[in-house]
Amino acid sequence: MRFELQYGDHVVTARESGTPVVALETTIVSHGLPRPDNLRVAREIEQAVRDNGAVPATIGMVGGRLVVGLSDKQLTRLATGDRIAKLSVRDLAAAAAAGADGATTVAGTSAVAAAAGIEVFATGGIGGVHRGASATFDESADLVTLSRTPVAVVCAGVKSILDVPATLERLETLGVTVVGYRTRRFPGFFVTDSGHDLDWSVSSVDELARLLRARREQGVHAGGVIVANPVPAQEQLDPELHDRVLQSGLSTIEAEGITGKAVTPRLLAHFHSNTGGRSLAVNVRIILGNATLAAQLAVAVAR
Ligand code: PSU
Ligand code: MN
Repeated sequence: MRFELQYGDHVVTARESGTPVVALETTIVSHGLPRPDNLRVAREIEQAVRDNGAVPATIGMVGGRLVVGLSDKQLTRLATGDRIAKLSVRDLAAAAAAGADGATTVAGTSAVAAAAGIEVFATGGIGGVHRGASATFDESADLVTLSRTPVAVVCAGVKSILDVPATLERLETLGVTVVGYRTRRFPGFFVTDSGHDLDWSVSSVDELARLLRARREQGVHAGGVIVANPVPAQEQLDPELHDRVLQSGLSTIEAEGITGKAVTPRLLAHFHSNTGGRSLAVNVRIILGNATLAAQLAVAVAR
């Protein structure tokens, strides 16, 4: 067996015709969203990219092969299978050698996208520094990966299940550019405003494309760019409900003794089951908004 990246037919066709491509991750599908909604949402994300003039390349591992642009059948397998590994960068080779099925995180997806020459990537939220990280050292590999991976990640910031200010400090240390899209505040995923300021903001897709071009032409910064795209205020999760569910979720994690890579999926499941479906609706809204902006950005960059 050989281990080169495998390209979906639609991605090959897009490349031949010069249509811009947007990378999408699969951890959100396999581990981040509740079933059975996850498959429907995964398809809607791809459709949002298409509706805005780009071609989606959903990235994941099927039977040990890293696929850039999963077919619908492969996407279904990762959305419904019950032994889907969660793949950060360090897991990619081990999982391939084992012939595993796996979903790529923001780190895993970014690394594969960059290797495939895809510059724009849409997701919901990225990983970050966990609360209590000064004792546990639990910091997502998303951060260090973005420090060395030339990709623009459109996201709604990080969830407040994490230590948001510590995450922003680490992004600064690691040299990851963070730019707000029509905002001067870092978004808090379910909520529009995390309460933390950003140094840079753009007000249009063209301005964002200019930033990426400057980054490329300067040839100085080899790392990633986080495009922070907040959920519109009128569509955010009620901040009071949000804070309440957050507190109970953090207690649950502690009571169940959950640590490491299982923490994020467990907290997300807690949110979904304790907000009467509202967090899912907001989650979907966020992802579709990010897919839309990413597609528009990919189109603007290609112009
Ligand atoms: N944040 C979310 N939803 C998610 C994730 C993060 O709001 O589904 C996923 C992403 O794939 C991210 C990963 O890259 O969790 C981070 O996991 P960890 O903290 O184990 O690195
Ligand atoms: Mn972790």
